[in-house]
This record gives sequence, C-alpha cells and structure tokens, in this order.
Amino acid sequence: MFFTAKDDDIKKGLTTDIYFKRTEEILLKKNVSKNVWAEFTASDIPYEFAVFAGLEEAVKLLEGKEIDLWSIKEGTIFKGTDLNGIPIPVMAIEGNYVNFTIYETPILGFICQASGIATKAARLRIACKDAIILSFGIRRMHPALAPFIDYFAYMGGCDGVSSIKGAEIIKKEPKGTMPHSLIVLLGEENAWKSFDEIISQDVPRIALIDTYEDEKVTAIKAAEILKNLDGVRLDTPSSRRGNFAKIVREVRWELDIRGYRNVKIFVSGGLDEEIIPELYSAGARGFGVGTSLSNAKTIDYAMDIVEVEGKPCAKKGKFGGKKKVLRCKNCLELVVLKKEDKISNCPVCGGETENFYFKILEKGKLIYKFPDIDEKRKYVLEQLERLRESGN
Ligand code: PCP
Repeated sequence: MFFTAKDDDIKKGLTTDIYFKRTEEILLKKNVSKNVWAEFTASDIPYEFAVFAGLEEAVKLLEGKEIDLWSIKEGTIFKGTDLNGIPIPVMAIEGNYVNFTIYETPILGFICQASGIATKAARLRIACKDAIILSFGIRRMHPALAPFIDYFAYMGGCDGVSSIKGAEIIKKEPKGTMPHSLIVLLGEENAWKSFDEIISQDVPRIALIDTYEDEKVTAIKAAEILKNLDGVRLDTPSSRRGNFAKIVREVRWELDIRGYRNVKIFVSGGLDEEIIPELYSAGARGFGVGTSLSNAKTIDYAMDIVEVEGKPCAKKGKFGGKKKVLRCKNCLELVVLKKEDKISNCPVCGGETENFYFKILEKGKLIYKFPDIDEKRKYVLEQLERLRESGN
C-alpha cells in the first residue's frame, strides 16, 4: 500500500531512528535501569513566538507506558526561552529510560510538525484580522497527513478546513469554493448556476472569477447572474497577478458602486502572513492558504535527558536538572525555575504566578482531561488577543 506508517507501526516504535532501538537493546542487555527526567525544549524558534501543539497526539503514543509525563497546556504561546534566557521545557518525561527510548522520534515528529502548523495558522490569524481564513494546504502534503494538518491549522486559528477527514476530526463541515476544473468543464456562467442549483444552500456561493477573463468584469457578471452571491474568489495566476492588491481594490470598488457591497472578495494562491495585510486593506475578506500553512516550518524541539537518578547530567548546550514552569496570571509570561526554587510574583509585571506544568500521565495512566478542539482553539485566540492588546 502507500509508503506510510500505520498507527500500529508507530506504536511499535517502527518509525523511530534505529540508533534508539540499538540503545534500547544495549541498555536491556546491560540491565541498565535508570530513572531519568527528559525535557523537550525549542530554544531557536523561527518567529517571535510559537504555539505548542501535538501534546494529545504524543499522549496517544505514551499512554500505557510506565512513565510520568508533564507538560505545559497545549496551545500555549511561548517564546522558546524565558526572560532569563532559559529554554522553556514544554514537556518532560520521568521514568525508566528504556520504557520510552524508542518513542523520542515519533513524539518529536508529532509536536514539531503540529507546532509548526499551529504557529503558522496563528500568524495568519493575526494577519487576517476579522476576515475568514481557510486551510487549503492538504494538496501540498502527503494525504495521510491531511487530518493532522487541518486539525492544527484550525487549532492555530483558521476558521475552516478543506479536507473531508480533517473536518470530521474537528467536527465541522469542510470548507471550499469551486475549482477551475468546474469552470473549464461547464463554462463560467453555467458552472456558477449549476453550483447554485445543485450544492446545498448552506454552502456559501463563492464564484471563481479568474479562469479566463478580467477579474473586474467577471466579478460584476457573477454578481448580476447569481442574486444570492456571497463572494467572488480570485486565484489569479502569477503570470497575470502583477499587483494583486490593486486588482482586489478595483474589484471591491466596482462591486460597491453597483450595490454589491455584500459580495465578499476571497483570494487564494501563494498567500502567507507577509502578503495578507495588504490584500486585507485592499478589501479582501476571505483567504485560502495552502502551501505556506501545510508546509510550515517545523518548531524544532529536542528531547534531552537532564537528570539521571536525581543528579543533573545535561549535555553541552542544555540546562541540567528537573525544572518547574510557572506562568504569570496577568501578563502570561512563562518562567523556568530550578525544582527547589520559588518565586511569589512575576518578574516582568509583578503579577501573581501559577504552576504551569501539568501532570498528564502517571505511570502511563492518563490523569488529565484534554480540552476539545474548540476549547484549544479558543485558548490560542485568547492569547493572540492578549498579545495584540499588549502590542506584542
Ligand atoms: C489553488 C487552490 C488552493 C490554493 C490555490 C492554494 O488553486 O485553489 O486552494 O494555493 P497555495 O498552495 O499557493 O497557497 P488552483 O491550483 O488553481 O486550484 P483549483 O483550480 O483547484 O482552485
């Protein structure tokens, strides 16, 4: 079948790096049974913040293993290091190292890619303000990952996703407009009318207007033909795009002077958080983002054993010993402390701090109730709002 791993393969550790399997073999043959504290940190993140994501996927793998798992809340926005430059350990595993040796690779895979997609979605959310943003990126990645990509695109702030399986997992209707192929097969007017005639009425009527003729002319034509038109989509090919914002502004103007102020402008093709603000100010209020979301830079976490049998032992470049993670209830600043240290107030704003390291698994038993996807997304949006309010 396809060159993909089944859930069972992942659970059996078959997607791990061989050197972990060999390490497990050596430790077992040598009867080495050491209780360790292993932390996951990402000191160099590619942006001013990252969204920690993928925890629940990692737990599906670790549940039942004789280990304890600690973690900050999934969806937490963090800066990689705290104000003292100490890398923030987003997760930590405590237990006999051989109980989880072979799972380091898949755990990292889950959180590195999930955090990359959720972070990009959050950055796009900021860029799109109150406009609609849809995840259209699954066509750029292996189909086995479509539900994963769409889950974290939604968690990071997208309003909807295009994959049928992805939508099912977030318990929403899949979102989309119409492809060029429909226009090529039926012709523009017939395609718009057939879509309106056949597709259920709760699907917004967004006419694709860049297939053959000028976008302005075709937008007006679509508005005149479909009385219940909700929007027009511009996916103008790069060879004709020129200044896309200028085209959007012109279409907006021409629709408005003819009384079609309610017809939204939807854009797609080569979008990311750098170009979106200009298109938003030109009048676009819907964005379909593909490659830059599904092919988002990963957040490169690493797992490091920092304590063996209670003794600090971190390798070069890492900070030894078990740590605590606190968060300020007021400014949301994350602070990393040595396990024996205490602080009363936030070193940034003086606000009250709270423990922000939650025990998720105890001897492999799940002792934490995960929020559902909408609660996770709401948590991300609340933090983005706090960031916006604080001008960060
Ligand atoms: C693409 C399709 C995707 C968009 C663009 C993603 O348009 O609509 O949603 O683009 P990105 O990866 O550059 O962000 P087409 O390739 O024209 O496909 P279609 O005719 O199916 O809309």
